[in-house]
Amino acid sequence: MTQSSAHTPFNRLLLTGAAGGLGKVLRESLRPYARILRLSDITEMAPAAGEHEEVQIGDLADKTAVDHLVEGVDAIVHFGGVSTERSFEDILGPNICGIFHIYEAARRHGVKRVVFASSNHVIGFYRQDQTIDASAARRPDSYYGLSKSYGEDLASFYFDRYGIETVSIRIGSSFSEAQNLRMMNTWLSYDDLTQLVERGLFTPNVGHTVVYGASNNAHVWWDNRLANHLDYQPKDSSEQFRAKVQAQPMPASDDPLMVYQGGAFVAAGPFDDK
Ligand code: 15L
Repeated sequence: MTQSSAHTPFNRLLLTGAAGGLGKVLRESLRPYARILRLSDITEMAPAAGEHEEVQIGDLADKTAVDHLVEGVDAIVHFGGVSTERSFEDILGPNICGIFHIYEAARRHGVKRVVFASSNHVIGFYRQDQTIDASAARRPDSYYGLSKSYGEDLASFYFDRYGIETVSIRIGSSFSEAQNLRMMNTWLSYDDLTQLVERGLFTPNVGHTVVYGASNNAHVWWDNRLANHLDYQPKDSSEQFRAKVQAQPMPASDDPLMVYQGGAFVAAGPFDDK
């Protein structure tokens, strides 16, 4: 992914979740878009801050810490929080309070653009024989999916109420490879993820736009026409992994991995009370 020369880099761009799997990818690929990339996570950053980077370790559940994190930045790429299914109590602080703190801090500090790592688990209870677009009613498949759904509602509210614009990317499966048959549909390459974040940062007048994050795979369940204004043009395809994936033992036809768009998340839990 190359940076369009039309884009003046931000002075300071905040990346939350910068020590996570996708955070590490974006830490590298967003470098051209900011004079200083402010990196944040709850865990230590490795490697430590390099040239044109600064690190602020903090807990998204801590409102004051998030306020400091957002102070002085021009835009926010919010990838922080819990990224898999866990108990509601585990998700509440980092994901639900966390995104509220992000938007409140954006409002207080006049930040007008957020790119939010939403997830396919917002619509995970649709079946794999259905094709949906961003206007489909949400069908969260997990507490994690519910937290992302709440994040999308906050994005919509903060645009209508305060004019803060957001692109919510309903990320499919962004890994180096598609790992199973479901991911042949949901796979999002790192380059295509970067393109989506870049489009989310620089496309004017997005209001609150929801876009599905899948690569140019042979089969996808998601229709992105409602996000045409982003001009997202995925370049990669999961077909390169087909032989490897098809050599795996085939799950039963009623396995959630084969039935639901959200795969195994639809059957996670229940979680014991603590
Ligand atoms: C997600 O939202 C998760 O963060 C990731 O770990 C994968 O499970 C992905 O969805 C997926 O659905 O494959």
